[in-house]
Order: sequence, then C-alpha cells, then structure tokens
Amino acid sequence: MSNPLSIRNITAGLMVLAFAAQAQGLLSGTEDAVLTSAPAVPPPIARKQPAKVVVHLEVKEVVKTLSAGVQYTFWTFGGDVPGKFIRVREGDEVEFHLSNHPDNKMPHNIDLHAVTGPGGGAASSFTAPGHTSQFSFRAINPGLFVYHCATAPVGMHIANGMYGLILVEPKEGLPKVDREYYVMQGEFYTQGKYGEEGLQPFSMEKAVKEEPDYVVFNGSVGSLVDDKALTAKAGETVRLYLGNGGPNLISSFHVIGEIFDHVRTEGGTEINQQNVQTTLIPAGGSSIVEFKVEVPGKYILVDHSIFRTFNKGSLGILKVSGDDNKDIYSGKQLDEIYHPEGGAIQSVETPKKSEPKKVVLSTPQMMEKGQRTFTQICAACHQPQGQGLAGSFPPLAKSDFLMADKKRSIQIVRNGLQQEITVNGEKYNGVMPKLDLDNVTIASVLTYVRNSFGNKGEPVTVDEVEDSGHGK
Ligand code: HEC
Ligand SMILES: [Cu+2]
Repeated sequence: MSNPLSIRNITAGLMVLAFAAQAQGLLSGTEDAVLTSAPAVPPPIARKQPAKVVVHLEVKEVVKTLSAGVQYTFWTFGGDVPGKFIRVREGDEVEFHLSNHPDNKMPHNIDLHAVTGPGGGAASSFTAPGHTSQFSFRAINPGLFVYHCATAPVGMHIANGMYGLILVEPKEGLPKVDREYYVMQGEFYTQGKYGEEGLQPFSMEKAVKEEPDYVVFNGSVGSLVDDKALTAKAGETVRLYLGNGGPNLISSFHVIGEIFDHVRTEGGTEINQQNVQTTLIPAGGSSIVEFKVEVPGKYILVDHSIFRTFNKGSLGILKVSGDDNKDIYSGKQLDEIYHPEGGAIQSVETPKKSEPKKVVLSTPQMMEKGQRTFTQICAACHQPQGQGLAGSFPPLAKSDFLMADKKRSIQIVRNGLQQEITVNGEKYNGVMPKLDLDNVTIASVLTYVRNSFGNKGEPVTVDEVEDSGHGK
C-alpha cells in the first residue's frame, strides 16, 4: 500500500510541471471543434496558443430539396450542402474523425486543402459505409480552405454536394467584424431540365460537358432568400467566407449594390485588394470579402455570369435594416417617358445535330479500351482487381452473376442497378449509378471484365449493346 500523502505530492509536482509547460506553449489542451451549418460560422478563436482540436464529421447521403418541387440525393459532410464549417487556429493539431453512416451506399473520404500531406488526407480517410476513419494533421498554413470528397468517381462525389470550408485562423486572429457568414457555390447536373419536378438523378453526361442545370449558393435554389436571407444593420461590417465547390465552374461573385472594401483573394490571409466589385472564386477555391453596409435595403448575392443567377439559381439576399442615408443613396428621383430609336427583333439559331460515326474495334483494342474504362470508373467501387468490397460492392472477379447473363450485364452497365442481387452466394443491395457511357465503351469494358480477374467469356460487341437499347 502506498502512502496517500506521497501520491498527493507527486500529483502536485506533475501539475506544476504541466503548468510550466503550458505557459511556454509546449503543452496544449484538447477541445472539440465547433461545427456550423451554412450560413452560420463558428465564433472566432480566442486562444492564444495552439491546441489539439477534435473534429467529428459524418457523411450522410440524403434526399433533400434542390429547388421547389425538385428533389436530389445529396451526398453530404454533416447532412447539408455545403458541409459543416470548421474553424481552427494556425498551429493546431487537428484530429479528424470521418464517419460514413451505415445507411449510406458509397464509400467516401475527405481531401482538406488545409492539410500538408499526400492527398490532403484522402487516402487516410477512405471510409466504407458503417465505418469511421481517423487521421491527424497540423494546420501549418493559415487561410480559408475548401475540403471535398476525393473518392472515385471524384467529380460525381463533388457534384453531389461533397464540399465545405475550413478556416485556419492566423495566429494573430482576424480583425473583428459585426457579422460573419458562410456562402458556398456549387453546380448540380440533373437528368431533367432546370425546374423539372421529382427526384432528379445525377447526369454524368452534363457534368462532363460542364453544362449544369443548377448553379446555387448553399446547396439549393432559394437557400438565402425570404426568411433565410442574410441580415445586417446599416452601419455594420460584414465578412463573407466564400467558397466554390464547383465541380467545374468559376464563380464571379458579386453583391449587387455593394462594394467589397477588402478582399483576401483566393482565401489567403493578406488583404491584397480594396474597393472591389466582383471577386473570382476558382473551383476548389475561396475568397474572403469584407464590407460595411451603409444603406438599408436588399442586396443581391450573385454569380455575375448572370444567366446562372436568373436561370439556374445562384441568387441570395442580404437584408439590411436601419435608417435611410440619402447622402449615400437617394432612391428614385424621377420617372418620365422615354422613346428610343430602333429596336430590332432578334432571332436565335438552333444548331443541327450530326449523326455520330460508327466505330469498329478489334477484340485486343476493346480489351485495352475496356481496361482504361475499368481503371478510371469501375475500380473505384468494384476495386482494382475486381474483387469488390464486402457488404458494399459486389465482385466482378469470378462473379457468377456477371457471367450468367451477358444481356443482363449490358443492361446493368447501360442503366445502372438498384435492387437486391446475389453474387457468389452473397446478397447486395446497393446502387450502381447510371454512368452514361457510349455503346463502344460499354462493349469494351464488358469485354474486359468478362475476360479478366479469372473470368472467361466471349466478347461483347457494339451491336449487342445497341440491340439491348431497343428491346427495353
Ligand atoms: C459508384 C460505384 C460503382 C461504380 C462506379 C460501378 N459500379 Fe457496378 N455495381 C455497383 C453496385 C453497388 C452494384 C450492386 C447494385 C445492386 O445491389 O443493385 C453493382 C453491380 C454491378 C454488376 C452486377 C453484379 C456483379 O458483381 O456481377 C456489374 C456487372 C457491374 N456492377 C459492372 C460495373 C462496371 C463494368 C462498371 C464500370 C463501367 C461499374 N460496375 C461501375 C457499384 C458501382
Ligand atoms: Cu464521397
């Protein structure tokens, strides 16, 4: 039995040591990160020394509204698009826990642009549904950084909403402002046109062409209007943390009726421009703007590629309350009739469609092309050797299901698949997305998978793929 007095002495001694170390900035406390959903931003960090900050982020695949009457299956970091805003301090050690909800269908990971290290954390955070991954990084560069999913097909994960912002506050902090908001742009590519009602699947074809139906702030049309508008009072200072998840477009961000007093271009820490009308936000990039609102009224946030605003959704509102300031803005002073000259009627030409040429490939050429497609697209889910991932993705290697029915396998790759199936005695009930591949690519990739990883079958011809399109 030890003497309780001596234990107390030892404990007291350790506390003195710990205190001394903390005073020198050697030891740091541990805290949970405050995470917020857009447009909210976590409070500024008051700490004067680095700490260990623990982040718990959960990936959820959820059906939500993209626009009135239009639903979409979003893949999210925390339940909403954009993902939770994360705020840490320069020098912090960030311990990251990424959880993939068991109801999800896809594996996911996270690439934080704030990370110094391979893939920004992507490889270390690859997480199958029902799993949690952990990794740590030191936030050595201050700035406003994008994070996103980087699981193949990467473009599809980002297009489905997998992006958000992490602010690494500089050691000295940021100047105090009255309001801080989080606004992130992103595009959505749907099978139906803008406004077409119902649950809209993702369109790979439009995504590759970079022709989105929706360009929105904070994940949906109307996310920042009416009672969800941003607010401020005349005389206050506002800081916007702006991000662009893309996946493809650059944003020409503008607030109608305001001028940005300060811009930290591309989300760096320097105020490197003042008195700016429109700031460019690259895809996978950010910007920090600050301005004082002098005059009450509605200020419209837009992507000044203006068809996106009035035809695709990139419109938000900042409502400023307070007293008029006629010295700065008068309001309407006159309305009288004006007769202009001319006024021609414009005509719009429609382009004519051309017939695609028919391609004929030899079997070795199809195997080669098929291997490329497999590596670029299929391997992300079915795994590089076609071995599949237990519980999530069925194997293609020695798959009895694949080899039993050639026609069915064509239908699956052409249309995707969402039903319970049994492959080599194991049940799967996931979603294989419709990938919008052309007939030559479908024929090649099926020829390849049916003759690789221990499989042996006859090739799949382009004609067979074409026929399968008519019969259904
Ligand atoms: C995003 C993930 C994903 C991608 C990419 C993907 N698949 Fe699948 N695939 C699945 C899932 C999940 C299933 C099971 C669907 C179900 O349970 O209804 C599946 C089922 C299949 C099946 C039938 C089951 C079997 O194992 O034989 C075939 C064949 C197949 N995929 C081929 C392909 C080919 C070829 C590609 C590339 C062109 C591809 N898949 C790309 C997820 C994917
Ligand atoms: Cu993902």
